[in-house]
Amino acid sequence: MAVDELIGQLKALEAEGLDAVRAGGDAAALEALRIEYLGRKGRLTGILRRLGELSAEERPAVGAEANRVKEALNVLLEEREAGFAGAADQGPRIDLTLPGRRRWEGGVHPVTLVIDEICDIFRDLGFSRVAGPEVETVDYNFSKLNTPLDHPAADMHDTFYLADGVVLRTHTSPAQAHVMENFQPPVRVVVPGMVYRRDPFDASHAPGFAQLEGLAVDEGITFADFKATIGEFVRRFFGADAKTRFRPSFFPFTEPSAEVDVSCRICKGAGCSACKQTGWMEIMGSGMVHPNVFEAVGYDPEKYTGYAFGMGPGRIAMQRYGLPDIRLLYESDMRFLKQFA
Ligand code: 2NL
Repeated sequence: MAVDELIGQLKALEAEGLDAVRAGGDAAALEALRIEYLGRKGRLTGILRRLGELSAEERPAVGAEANRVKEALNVLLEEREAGFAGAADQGPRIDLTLPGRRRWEGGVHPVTLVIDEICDIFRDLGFSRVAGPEVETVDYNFSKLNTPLDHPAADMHDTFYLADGVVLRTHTSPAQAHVMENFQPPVRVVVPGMVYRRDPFDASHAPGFAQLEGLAVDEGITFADFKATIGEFVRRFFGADAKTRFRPSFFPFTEPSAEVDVSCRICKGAGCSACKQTGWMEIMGSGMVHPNVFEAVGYDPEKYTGYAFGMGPGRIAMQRYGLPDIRLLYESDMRFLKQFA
């Protein structure tokens, strides 16, 4: 009897098992089926226990059939299990005992730090902080600022022209022109912002950089007012012992014009490599606003006078933090930036 009966039972087990595995809905169900059919106390083992009823000649045929059924079930189980690998039923693989990951914290760029500090000082001195557009007409960028279009600054080689008569501003002065056209004196403003010039990137030049200009206009303003205001700014920004020096200069939009120097913060004026042995560091250009500029924005040059100045916050940040290369300010390298507040 036994051989045919046992082989019949094995084939029935195979058919039933394959159906059950095909219907198994998730990894846990498949594991339960593996145990039910192929486990140590499973149904295949149950059938093989009866191998003892057979003679030695009969056993190999039944054993071979049992191995075939076992392999068939195994192959299908593994195929189906692979389909569920990594599925959600394994539960989230989160180690709740791990310490949290620190998030990147934003910082304030050193140039922004310098701009904010300068604007805070000028706020104490009565100046408002204003902004203007980065795209300007040549009229506002040059003409109204007493700079003829045949001036080298207006040249195609030095200025980014976006269209005929439209430029990326080369200084923030056009923003002050807008202020004067929209507000009557007294005017006291500081104007930080990006400006653009066609300079190739190198250690000391960039095609786009921050500028900060200031303007004060009222009746009776003199160069003495400028010296007092800028002297106070320099002491607050660079330190109480900082000395200020004015040297004659030229700009088309101011007359007279002056460069402003501060006693070197490193050698205190004795001369060192940072100040090229001069004892002084240049921090801004300045002057009394040219009457033609007042004329162009609709101010009466007989009634009003004023001073204006312009500085480079990037340059000042380089002096202050001892930076050897302006490109450090443009690379967004966290190792550099995270050294600042
Ligand atoms: C520099 C020089 C300067 C001004 C900017 C100005 C603006 C108006 C009228 C008159 Cl609306 N002047 N700005 C004046 C003198 C110098 O900047 O070396 N900047 C980095």
